Amino acid sequence: MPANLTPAYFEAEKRFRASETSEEKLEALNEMLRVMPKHKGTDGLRAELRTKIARFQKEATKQQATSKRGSVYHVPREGAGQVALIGLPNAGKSQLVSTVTKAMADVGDYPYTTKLPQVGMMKFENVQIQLVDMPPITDHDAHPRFAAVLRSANALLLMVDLEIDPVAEAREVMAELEKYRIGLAGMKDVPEEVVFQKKGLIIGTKSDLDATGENATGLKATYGEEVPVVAISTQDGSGLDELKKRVFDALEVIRVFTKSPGVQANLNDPMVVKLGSTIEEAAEAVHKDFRRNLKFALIWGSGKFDGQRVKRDHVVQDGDILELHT
Ligand SMILES: Nc1nc2c(ncn2[C@@H]2O[C@H](COP(=O)(O)OP(=O)(O)OP(=O)(O)O)[C@@H](O)[C@H]2O)c(=O)[nH]1
Ligand SMILES: [Mg+2]
Repeated sequence: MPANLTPAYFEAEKRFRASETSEEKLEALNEMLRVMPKHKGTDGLRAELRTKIARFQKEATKQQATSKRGSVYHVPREGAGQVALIGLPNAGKSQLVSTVTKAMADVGDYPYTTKLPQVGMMKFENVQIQLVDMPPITDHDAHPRFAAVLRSANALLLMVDLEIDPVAEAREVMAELEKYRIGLAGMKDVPEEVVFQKKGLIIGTKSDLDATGENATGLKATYGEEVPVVAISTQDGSGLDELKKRVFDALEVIRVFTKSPGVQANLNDPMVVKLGSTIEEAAEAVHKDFRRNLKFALIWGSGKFDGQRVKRDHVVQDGDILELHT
């Protein structure tokens, strides 16, 4: 029986072959397994994949236990998603992190201020998003794990200074990214070598220094149709709210709330699940046993009416409130 593998499978396989760390290999293998059609013709392949996953899982755990623990280049994911900031020296990456998070990132009016990744949590409405401030991408003494951080991030912010020539700067950053085989999803004319397509945004910084707004307009005209472009200034605060919203959207996650019968949901404490998740996937996110034991769910939000009883495969929407009955 033919396996009928999909383009998504071959994409993931390509990524697997280009991966350098067992962490990346694992990510690709899991994706291959996820997108593989399930029928008799793929039984053997799926079994083989599971064996490989088990092997790389073991290796990844071993590596974490030894070399990477404690390494600043191993950035554990926190919050609704992890977003890495990349750009040329002085683009304003650290300034953004210190403006929108409580972290004190080193800001300097000289290039190569940031030597190591630094994290901060950015609040968007009722969720926290993890920002990873990176050394400049042109830092050629960069740690060998520099690329791994970018590849494992959920999204990238490509930061360019609006003061002089943001389009040229964006081009330069993309060329550097390509050396790591990374590209921004949605961009046209991506070279063959790029196998890691990351969700991303282009952020024009220092809009206060682009008095006529001409450079921001040029940047949007060049890239705006392919990826979101947002102009910001940490000086006067413009664009920061839009940035937070766009970053949240790029993560492709939604917020759902769970409640007990007769009790109001706590709307300050969402559970974050992948966009497109079903009731049973949301239940699993609460606890793995919930999925198995789930009998039915009531939903407020994307149901036809409040408190509607829905099936396990009902797709949940951002803001839904769920009452899970086991
Ligand atoms: N006027 C203005 N200056 C800014 C803005 N954002 C950052 N700057 C200045 O730009 C300079 C560089 O900022 P950083 O945040 O250190 O830049 P970086 O991208 O982290 O630089 P590296 O760590 O070297 O890669 C600092 O002098 C900041 O004060 C802004 O929105 N407006
Ligand atoms: Mg910096």
